[in-house]
Amino acid sequence: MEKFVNKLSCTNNARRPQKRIKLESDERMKQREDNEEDEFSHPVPWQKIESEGLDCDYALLLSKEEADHMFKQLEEEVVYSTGEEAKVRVFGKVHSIPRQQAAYGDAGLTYTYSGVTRLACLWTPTLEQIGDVVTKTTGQTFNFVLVNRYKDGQDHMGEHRDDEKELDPLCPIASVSLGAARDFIFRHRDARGKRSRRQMDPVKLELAHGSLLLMNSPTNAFWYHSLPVRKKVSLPRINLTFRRILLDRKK
Ligand SMILES: O=C(O)CCC(=O)C(=O)O
Repeated sequence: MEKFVNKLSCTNNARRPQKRIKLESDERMKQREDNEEDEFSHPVPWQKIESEGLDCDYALLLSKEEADHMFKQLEEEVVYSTGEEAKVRVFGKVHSIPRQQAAYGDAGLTYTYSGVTRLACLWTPTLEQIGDVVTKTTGQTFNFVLVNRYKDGQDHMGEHRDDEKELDPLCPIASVSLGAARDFIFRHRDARGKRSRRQMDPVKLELAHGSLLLMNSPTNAFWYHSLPVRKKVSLPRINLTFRRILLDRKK
């Protein structure tokens, strides 16, 4: 697919909160880490979701109170892309995306998907905190998070695979959902469209407030996923997909 590289900028400098890890004594830092750990309860047991070439794990990561708090914090901290930055290129055509989007992560990191390259803004405190919980829960580390905000059930995401070569195939994509519960649908690549080669049922989930879905390898090689329109949903939702980008794949 043709690459469409916007002039790279991070648009949220004005409102970006300062990272808190600064000039702290080891003891202060340890205390702060202990407190942060105390803020979270333990996730409920994992549920395995499997089909041919599909391997996912699902759990409730946060209690309702924790998830409410995180949602509120993210509403204050995250600054979403606007203008050209809020567009993608599909089959050579530029489209506005039917939701809001923002990219955060380690300093200087870029990620290219849907024909656009995004420069990560530096982690906000809450994104960093949720990322730490996901790391503690999964043992995986992440250097990038894509934030998608759906104002209501009209906002959606079309079928796609997160199969970019610069993503570490050994690291799952960790998807944290906050706010309105939404349907999430996997469809096998051979069972899409009217002229599909095979008859395979889609795999449908409901992603709950405070949930974590791990899309493990090789899911994204074989299965497309989407978040369809749901007209009855009137409340907003924020989704965070934590990813590990391979630095040695960068040109
Ligand atoms: O909002 C969601 O759950 C879908 C997110 C997604 O598919 C993505 O970030 O690639």
